Amino acid sequence: MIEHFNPLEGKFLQVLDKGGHVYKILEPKLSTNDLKKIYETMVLTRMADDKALKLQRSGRMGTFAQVLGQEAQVAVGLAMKKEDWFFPSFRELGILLVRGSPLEKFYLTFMGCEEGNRTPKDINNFPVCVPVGSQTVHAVGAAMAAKIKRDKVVTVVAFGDGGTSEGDFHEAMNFAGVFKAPCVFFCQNNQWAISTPRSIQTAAKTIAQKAIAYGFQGIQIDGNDPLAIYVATKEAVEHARQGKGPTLIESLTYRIGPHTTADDPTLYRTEKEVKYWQERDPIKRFKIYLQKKGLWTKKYEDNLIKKCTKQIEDAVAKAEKIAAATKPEDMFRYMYEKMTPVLQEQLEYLHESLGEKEA
Ligand SMILES: Cc1ncc(C[n+]2csc(CCOP(=O)(O)OP(=O)(O)O)c2C)c(N)n1
Ligand SMILES: [Mg+2]
Repeated sequence: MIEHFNPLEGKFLQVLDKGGHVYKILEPKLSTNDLKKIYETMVLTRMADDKALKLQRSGRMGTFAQVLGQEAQVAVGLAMKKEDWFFPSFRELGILLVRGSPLEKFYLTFMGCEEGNRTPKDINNFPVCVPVGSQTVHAVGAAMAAKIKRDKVVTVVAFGDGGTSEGDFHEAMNFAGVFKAPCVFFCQNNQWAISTPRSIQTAAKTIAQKAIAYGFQGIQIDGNDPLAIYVATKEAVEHARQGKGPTLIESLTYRIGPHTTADDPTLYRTEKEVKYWQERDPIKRFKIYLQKKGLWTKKYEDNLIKKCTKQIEDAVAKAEKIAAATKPEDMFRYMYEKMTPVLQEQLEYLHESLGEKEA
């Protein structure tokens, strides 16, 4: 299917349009459970995201990057196997949740606690990665390791449109193409990298077409359509698993909120643009789709909201308890197995300054 959507010919994959109508010929055969899992995780992501914003605004969390508008990403997780590895940037709460990462870990990360970076052993998700684009190299490295070990494992890496301007991205793409690394590059093109618009990020017409220069397939898809994300990622992941090489998916979406809680987007973009994308909301269209299948009712929604509220409250309570017991020294402790002399020196400096403060 991906081969029929050549980005150089201006092809773009959409399965579910903004009004919730499905293109039958492209519709994936997902079980009721999986369809509900997509919807429920999108709703949980939006609510958990909103809670994080409130925690930040009331001084209970540090700078935070909202997912708002990009929740269709959860379908990436559905298209992967449990044993596959996921490498996020910092705007992938939905994919992390659907793949089983506990919500409190995500909250802890943005509360500045190293504990947030410790993923449970049986969950193959890497921690949140803030240095833009650097996770692409980690994902290709892990994919190469799997290939050498003959593990039928695929890695999926998420990054933004801004990430595609980093050297790391190009090194990762080149290496993956040459060595047919079993890796899927999932670019969340949300149109902005802080205040830099997509139009001045690259002179290329699409991001997807960059794959062609590196010798593998690329596809541009509707990133607010969970079904398009599922179809493209599923095919890309299986393509990689069969040893046929990587895929670049450009998922066209929009960041409805600010870049982070430290940003004011009204300074560089119009309300009209935001409204255009709000009309293409992923949750709204998926709800209509489920309703038509007889899977969405008011009672189902009410129960879901109740369940999510409880899950979020529990996660906040757990995170705040761990955060209260966290020591600033932790930031030096987990970088290397054995602390380097430079970190040791910095730790001693920290102790000294804490001592001075206490005195
Ligand atoms: C290597 C590096 N350079 C700069 C930054 C500061 N920074 C944080 S996010 C960001 C923009 C990222 O934009 P994009 O990749 O499109 O992701 P989005 O935030 O839109 O999800 C920048 C420049 C950083 N974190 N890392
Ligand atoms: Mg972006």
